[in-house]
Amino acid sequence: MKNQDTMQDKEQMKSLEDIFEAKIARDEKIEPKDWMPEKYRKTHIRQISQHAHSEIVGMLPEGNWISRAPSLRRKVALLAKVQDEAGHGLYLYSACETLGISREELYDQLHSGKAKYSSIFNYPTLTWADIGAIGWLVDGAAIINQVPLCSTSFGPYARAMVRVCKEESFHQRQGYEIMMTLCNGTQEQKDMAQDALDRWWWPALMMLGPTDDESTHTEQSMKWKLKRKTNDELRQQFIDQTVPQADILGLKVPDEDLQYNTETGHYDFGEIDWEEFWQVVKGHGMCNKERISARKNAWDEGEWVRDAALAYADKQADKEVKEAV
Ligand code: BYC
Repeated sequence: MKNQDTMQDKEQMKSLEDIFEAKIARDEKIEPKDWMPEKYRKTHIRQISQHAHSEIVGMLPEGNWISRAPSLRRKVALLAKVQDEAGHGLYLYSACETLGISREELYDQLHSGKAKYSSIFNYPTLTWADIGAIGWLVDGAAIINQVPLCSTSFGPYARAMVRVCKEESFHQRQGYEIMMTLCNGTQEQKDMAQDALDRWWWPALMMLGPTDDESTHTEQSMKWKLKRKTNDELRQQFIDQTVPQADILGLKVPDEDLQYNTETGHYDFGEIDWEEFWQVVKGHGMCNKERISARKNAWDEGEWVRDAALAYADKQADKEVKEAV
């Protein structure tokens, strides 16, 4: 009898797996209430939450410049960009929650250092040109990474990415326009733009993840259509798109080995310092400690706001019950 049950369980599991695989093959979305393999669920929680954390931590290096933006127009645009990032974090946390993990757990993973967030946000923003470079390069890399995610297989993630990408496109232009203005300004301004490019170029290339042969998750994530392009494909696309933009600005990409290859139709580029990347990912970057402590402080200092919101919601619910009686 027991053997028969186990056989039935196995058959049932096999048919669930078959339905799941067939949906992926047909490019249909997997929705939160659909059956999914546990590993699919976990790897999505990992990637979506890392993405959400990156948006929220990503607000910090830029938020630092809101009060110092050089004009009202620049201030309004930067403020809007940073607000968008908060919004992206919220859609992504919500998408992640549909996989059965709570917002508190997700925050706890960030604050305890268990969850990763993008390496790029552990670099400091030293001058106003860094805000231009972040918009141009970091948001530029983000668009290249995230447009394919609009057709990722998990429905809530794919739908969140549509709006995120539209907003990232504004962010990229905001950054490029800052760079353009600096490059058309005084020599000192142009030098500032070049210095920002020198410091952000290599971290922006690293941001797209380790090379495909070092990437732990790419192979499986491509099979599940969570990732639609590999890290190396995204990096090459980013370089091919960005180098001509640097040329228009009259800036020099800080890579002596960078050269257009007429045979492949792509730019060949120099060696990336992967040791630096892993050091930053492991928590030893310039700003890792500062970023986590800023997020923890925001959480602790926001406790009274959360308590007040809950108390207000309880009061409203009581009122509704009384009115209904
Ligand atoms: N930083 O197997 P791999 C934004 C980790 S937000 C830190 O290739 P995967 C923006 C990786 O997690 C930008 N860690 O991983 C916001 C894994 O470790 P675990 C964020 C990294 O997931 C505000 C290990 O290395 N974008 O644009 O297949 C203002 C092996 O890697 C990084 C997203 O999150 C990194 N850079 O591929 C402005 C997009 N790269 O987890 C802009 C969604 C890798 O096994 N995410 N690691 O401990 C993705 O597309 C993929 O997760 C990645 C990495 C391409 C980033």
